[in-house]
Amino acid sequence: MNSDFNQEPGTRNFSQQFFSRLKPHFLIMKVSTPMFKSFEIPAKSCITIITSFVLMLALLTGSTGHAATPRRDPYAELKKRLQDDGFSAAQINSLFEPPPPLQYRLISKTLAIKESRLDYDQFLTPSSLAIARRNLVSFASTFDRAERLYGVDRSVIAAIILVETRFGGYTGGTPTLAILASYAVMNQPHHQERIWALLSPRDRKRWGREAFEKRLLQRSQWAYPEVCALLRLSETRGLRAMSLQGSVMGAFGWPQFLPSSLLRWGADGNGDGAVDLDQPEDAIFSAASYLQAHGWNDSGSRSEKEAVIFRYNKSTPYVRTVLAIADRLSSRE
Ligand SMILES: [Ca+2]
Repeated sequence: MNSDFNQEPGTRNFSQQFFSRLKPHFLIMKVSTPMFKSFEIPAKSCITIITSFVLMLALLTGSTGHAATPRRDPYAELKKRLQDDGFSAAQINSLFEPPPPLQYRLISKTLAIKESRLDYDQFLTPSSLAIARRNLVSFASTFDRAERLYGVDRSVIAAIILVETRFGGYTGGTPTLAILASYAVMNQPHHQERIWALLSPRDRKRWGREAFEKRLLQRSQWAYPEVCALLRLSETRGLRAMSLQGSVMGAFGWPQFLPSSLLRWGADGNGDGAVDLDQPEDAIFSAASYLQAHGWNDSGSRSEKEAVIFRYNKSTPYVRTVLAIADRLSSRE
């Protein structure tokens, strides 16, 4: 590399000549670097360069002005609404101190164009069906009681828990409180802006700003009662909402319930006085209780059964897969 800029007069590079010409009008600072040896640049330029560098650094680290002014609480409006709806400051603080980290990136991912759909056929493989069969044997007495109490065929309960989490094989690693609280604040433009900035140009074009804002508003309206349910569950059932983890849509436990579903249809299958959706017996009872509440009837028609499963997860391929698994499990195929 030719780095020798300081040999003879007339061969100096353009910037050195430029700065030399400015000498009479500017204070000159002498700068030495291994590369440039020693040359002079005007102090004014030097200050501009340093200021620009500091500003760039501040922008990159996102710390501009934060040292001087405290950060605004991103949950201020949400907390106010919760308080207006009757939750005490102590209840709210028990979940929001420290504030759960906003999940901008995860939310932006849920709005991204899906390149591939979930392959539901994976649940119909022999190894997958074997998981369900093993659990039907291990928890046979729980399935017996669930069938008697809720009138729901065990193979349907087992099919749902298999598709949701492979009987607890993977229940999700997203912090439930943080993701639901993040959705809940998506009615506010400055939070929406952060998501918009994370979308790819292709996704922005596909959504269009209006539809994007409408979707976030819907998510916010949907998530608010779920945050309320988390508060109630922490208050009345000692649920440790802060440490709860699950899906990017806020569902958790073996049957992937939302907080409001746990509150309404959660059922204690092992009789320990609490509903814990990571306990197999509670998961089985809760899924059965949900299906019963949404109109399940063992002797109903196929389309009636499909309509009930659809309430569990609004996806037609999901519904068909659950019923196909249930058919295989009950026919011992
Ligand atoms: Ca229990």
